[in-house]
Amino acid sequence: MSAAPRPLRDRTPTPVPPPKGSGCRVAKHDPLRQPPIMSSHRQAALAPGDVERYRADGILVLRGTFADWVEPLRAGVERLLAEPSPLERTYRPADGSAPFFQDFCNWRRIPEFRAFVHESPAAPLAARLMGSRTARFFHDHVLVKEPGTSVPTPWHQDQPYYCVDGDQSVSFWIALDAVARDTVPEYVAGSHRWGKDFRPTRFDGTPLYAQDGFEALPDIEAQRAHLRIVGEALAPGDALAFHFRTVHGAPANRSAARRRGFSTRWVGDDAVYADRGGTTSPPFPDLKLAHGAPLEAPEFPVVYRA
Ligand SMILES: O=C(O)CCC(=O)C(=O)O
Repeated sequence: MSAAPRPLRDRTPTPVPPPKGSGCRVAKHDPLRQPPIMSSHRQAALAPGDVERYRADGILVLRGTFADWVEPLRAGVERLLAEPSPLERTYRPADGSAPFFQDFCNWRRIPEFRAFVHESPAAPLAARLMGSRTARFFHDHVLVKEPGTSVPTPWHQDQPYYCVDGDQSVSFWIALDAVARDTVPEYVAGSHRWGKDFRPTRFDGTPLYAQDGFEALPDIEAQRAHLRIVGEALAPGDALAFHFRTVHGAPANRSAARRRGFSTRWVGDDAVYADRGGTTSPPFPDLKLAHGAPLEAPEFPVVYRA
């Protein structure tokens, strides 16, 4: 069961203008620099065995958990498409098919996203799945595959793209449209326990960092028959909860329907800053943390503490 959203007018403080410059930044005078921390909150229902399944597989399909948030989040996505951030990256395929829009770190300025971070069951749910006393917000990511786009999301792990290390992590990829099996993101169950961090690359295949000690991701498509791939059709409000190290990817959207995904990323008590020796995706240019230091900074507020 999720906490029913209140009308936005009641809960929306004055919108905060985006900080200047690109990158995930917190404006000095943002009234929500350190937002209030929840300690009691209506919990989302989990089925028996869900937490153990999440920890073993690194992927868990949640049915209807965020159904109450679909309309507000769709409104937030429309607001974002009308006014993207400097981090917006839209892939426009050379074959002339529809675009694949992505943007990051907009939760402080898009009221519907901000409300989701603070009022939805995501934070306490993240803490339970991660086995952490706290749920610290890492960032939000909007991924819209317009009908017909030929752009797949290549197989990858998220963790090496990020300036964070640790084992307590979860992303919630929330479907804002019905998504058919052949369009939905897919996950290699158990890959978060392979003990490897694979080289992060851009969509064109070039490495994200000039020098890195990462090994290349194996050819997942070639090994499909030997792996347990999780991918299920989704209804609006369903979510995919997955670990930052779980290998995943998504097909193109050959369907006639939009595929809007809203992802929020969370970390737990063991999160530390990882200096990757290059600009991470997304970038957090104002961070002044030492490699291995606890991930404590205004960019990453603790939203929930048990
Ligand atoms: O939406 C997609 O196509 C991929 C999602 C993804 O890679 C993510 O949320 O980390």
